[in-house]
This record gives sequence, structure tokens and C-alpha cells, in this order.
Amino acid sequence: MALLTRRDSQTTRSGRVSLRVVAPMVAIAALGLTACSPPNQEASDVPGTTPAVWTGQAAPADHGSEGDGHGAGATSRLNTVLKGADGKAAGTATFVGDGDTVVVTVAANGLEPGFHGLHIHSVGSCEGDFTSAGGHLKVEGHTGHPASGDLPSLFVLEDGTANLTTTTDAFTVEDLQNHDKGTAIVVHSGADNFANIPTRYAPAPDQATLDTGDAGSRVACGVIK
Ligand SMILES: [Cu+2]
Repeated sequence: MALLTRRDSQTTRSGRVSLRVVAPMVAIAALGLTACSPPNQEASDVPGTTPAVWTGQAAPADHGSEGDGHGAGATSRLNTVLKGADGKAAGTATFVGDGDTVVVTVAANGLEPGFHGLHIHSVGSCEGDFTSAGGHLKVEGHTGHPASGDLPSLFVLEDGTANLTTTTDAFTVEDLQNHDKGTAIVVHSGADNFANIPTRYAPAPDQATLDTGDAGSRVACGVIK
């Protein structure tokens, strides 16, 4: 009798154990499926839940890059066509997520030679004189100067073309996509002083300089999508 009871109890215990083993496997399978879903499908960020997908930053660029094109690789690259002040195409810009960074590549044409301010702006709109693109992008927790949308200046050659590749960790590809008003990349008419005014000229940069880098009007614009 004593032996039988122990056996019964072992069976019961092993039954419980196997259930405990199965449950995490189901959970892992579910996690695997969720992790492969596109990052623009909202991950749960409700407090108290465990996020199953990347949040706040781009997935690794090589994720899902082999095979079917399914996965984050498809959405960690964004492209835009730049529109010049005359409304004609003025080049392209691409944004490729690579871990915590974004590689920005700009190939432009039809611009005045020299340095031009280049920024991500906070509204995905390129109408008229491009002021519709709003001010510089400031991602959450990044409200001061420099703005997270500040990029190195674009140097335009004598033939009006420019090529720039730069890497930033001030925003992610998801920041560009998920910003509530969209985003745009803007080329300005003049050089960007990045609010660096020597104190012999001014005791401190004023707010306009801090906000714009005094880079002048907007000569090319591309809605990022
Ligand atoms: Cu700008």
C-alpha cells in the first residue's frame, strides 16, 4: 500500500512536471512567432507585460535577411526621394538600421555648390517652401541642443551633386517611422553652424540659432517612409 501510494504520488508529480515543461515551450514558440512579426506592429508596452519584440530601436539589420525577406529586415530600411524647390526630383536618401545606429545615405543633385545644412525634420510633409516639414526631429528624451535630427552637412560639388554616408545613434529607424506626424529629411540653402557662435560675436547663441543652425531656407525635402 505504501509503495502504491508513492507511485501514485510520483505519477501525479511527473504529470505536473511535464505540464510545466510544455507550457514554456508553447511560450517560446509564441515568442519566436512574435519576434518575427514586423516591428511596425505594435509590441505590447503595457506596464507589467514582458515585451516580446524589440521596442524603441531598430531590429538588427541582418535579422530575417536570409531567405524569405520576412521579418524586421524588411522594415529596418527606409527610402525617400528628395524633391527640389522647383518640385523636381533632387536625389534620394536611405536609412538603414544597424543595431543601435542608423546609416544615412544621401545622393543629391541640382543643388548649389558648397556646404548645406541637413536635418531630419519632425513632420512628414514637403509642400511649398518645405516649412510644412516643421522643426528638427527631437525624439523622446532628446529635447535639447543638438536636436536628434541634426546630421552632418551635405557638401555639394561644383557639378551640383553630393554624396554623403553617415552613421547616427541619435534616432532609430523606428523613430523615423513611428513619430506621430511622420518625418522628413531637409537640405537647407546654407551651411549649418550647429549653434557654435564664438563668444566674441555673441555671448551665447540665441534660440533661433539653437533651433536651426542658421542654415537658411529649405531647398530640398523628402518625406521619409
Ligand atoms: Cu533643417
